[in-house]
Amino acid sequence: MRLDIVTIFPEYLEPLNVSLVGKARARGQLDVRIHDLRQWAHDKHNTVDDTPYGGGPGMVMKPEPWGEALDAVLASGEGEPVVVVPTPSGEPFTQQLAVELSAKPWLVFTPARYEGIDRRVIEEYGDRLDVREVSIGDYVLAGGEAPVLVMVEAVARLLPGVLGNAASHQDDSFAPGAMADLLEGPVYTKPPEWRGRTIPEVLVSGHHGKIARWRRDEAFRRTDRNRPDLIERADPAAFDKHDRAILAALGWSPREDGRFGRTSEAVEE
Ligand code: 6GU
Repeated sequence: MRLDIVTIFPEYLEPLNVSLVGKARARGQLDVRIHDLRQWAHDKHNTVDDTPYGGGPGMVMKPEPWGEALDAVLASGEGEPVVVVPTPSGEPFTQQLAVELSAKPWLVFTPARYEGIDRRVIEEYGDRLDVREVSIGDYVLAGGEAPVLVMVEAVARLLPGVLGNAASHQDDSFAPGAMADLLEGPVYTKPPEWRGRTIPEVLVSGHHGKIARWRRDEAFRRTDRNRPDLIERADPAAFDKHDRAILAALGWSPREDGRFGRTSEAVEE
């Protein structure tokens, strides 16, 4: 996969040389090219921003440097990339979107600073290319570079051969499929006792069926506590008899439409 990132802070993207993404680059699985937007700003101060039409606080990124930058990046490759525009007003970045993007051969990211990029740039490239405005969550950051680090890591770990163990993202929280709609439960490793704290007996029982069931129960408890919205929107067809018993013990019951709603306090065990 090829990734191009156009930014006024190339050094902000140094973490892409480290760990999983760094290794994928070193192995040639990821071709990451970082471009300094100021290369395409031609005045004495390499200006990339200006005051907003209509007034108001902050500055807006000028269209000309972005247009030249994107034209140069587009001309440097084969075919058409998906252009990902990080912005707090975009669609939510989800595991589903990460999976979708991981299937594309070429992504171009346009992290902005200030109040964002002149709208005409998004329109211009949106007329010709798949342009996705994407937000990583409900909070406001100073620029799109940190979101690019987040999105690149989420996408890169899905590429074939990038994670050591292909099975390790099958039961990711939010992965479509088996444990979909549940958060992952706790994990343990050696030693068997640490500061007087032991591990759940079932994990050393060697009983794979019981272990799987215990993990699923823990996933329900954690989802109930941290993300009850995931249980509310889950497809109840995914819940077996034991799931329903755990949900009932946590105070959930099926509503008219079959989906679950919280109806009472959890019963203590
Ligand atoms: Cl993509 N950009 C900025 N500046 N803030 C954000 C964001 C993106 N996603 C959430 N907050």
